[in-house]
Amino acid sequence: MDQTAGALLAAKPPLTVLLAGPRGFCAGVDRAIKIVEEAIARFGAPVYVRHEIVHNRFVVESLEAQGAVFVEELDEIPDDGQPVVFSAHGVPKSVPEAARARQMLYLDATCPLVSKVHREAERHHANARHILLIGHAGHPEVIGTMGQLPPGSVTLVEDADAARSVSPPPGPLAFTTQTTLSVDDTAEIVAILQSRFPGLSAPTKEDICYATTNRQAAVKAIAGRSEMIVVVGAPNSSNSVRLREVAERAGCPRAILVQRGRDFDPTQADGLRTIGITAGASAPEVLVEEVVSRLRERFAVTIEEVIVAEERITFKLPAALMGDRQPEPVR
Ligand code: 10D
Ligand code: SF4
Repeated sequence: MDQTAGALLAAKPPLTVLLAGPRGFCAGVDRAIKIVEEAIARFGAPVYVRHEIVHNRFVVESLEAQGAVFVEELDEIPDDGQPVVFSAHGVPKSVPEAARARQMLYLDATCPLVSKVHREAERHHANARHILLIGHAGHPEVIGTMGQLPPGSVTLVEDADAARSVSPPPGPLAFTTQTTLSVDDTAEIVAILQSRFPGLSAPTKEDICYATTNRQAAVKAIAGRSEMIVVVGAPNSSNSVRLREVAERAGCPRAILVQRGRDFDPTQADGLRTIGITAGASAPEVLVEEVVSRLRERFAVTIEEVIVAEERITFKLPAALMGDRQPEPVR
């Protein structure tokens, strides 16, 4: 390093960056992206994708560059024989039904842990239980879960106030939840429901998934030491938005959500000595690296990773994408 570069480096104020672990991609997101990539490799472009495969613009644009075409509804897709992939958030039963009616080839990238909630909802319905679904209105996962059952079978409970006032029909009750909720808020909502409805059936295994739980635990672990936390994720990403809220509730004075490095103004860290970074389950690590690079422009950054759990879970691709690919035609 020459003297000028050394002097410049020395002039940068020190900043410790606590990287929460786990952060970023979960097994369901990884699988969903691979399904789109593998579908393009096998069937060629275009491969249609109903809804953002995961809630991240960078991921969506990378797949578009490979030949994916994103739509919100099946009726936007022409009858050209090309496949359609359903997003990781899951779809109402009416969507595969409509695809079959049009003889479309479809691939379901619904996360297996979302599908598990769908099956659980069906089981409760088969046992004549009305379902209280804890989740956020309008979110595609909630629309997908409610759409597993006939209208009127599920009542949405959005928060603690709704849990205090909900009046389900008489008879047996069960609750299920969205997979990406705040662990603490959900525990409070469940406690209210259980006190009001003592016979309430619960999921056999937690509906909030392992990735949501671990990312919230990791952000809590850095919150007390961080003067600011940057959550890399999209504003329409439920699990990312929850991470920002959890960070502040766990004692961090300020938590912000940014989509990628260029959206992050590093002067926001001026005067701070320690900041934290995490990423939602749909945010690739390259976007975390972009934020760290922005910080390095202004600070002498020391990275410390705080890991609260190791994740080894992976999900298999759908059977239709597992066999050998057709050999390339010889030219
Ligand atoms: O909004 P969200 O957190 O449900 O979805 P995102 O695409 O950000 O992350 C992956 C989570 C999924 C697919 C729901 F389980
Ligand atoms: Fe599946 Fe959880 Fe990831 Fe959603 S956040 S895709 S439920 S592993």
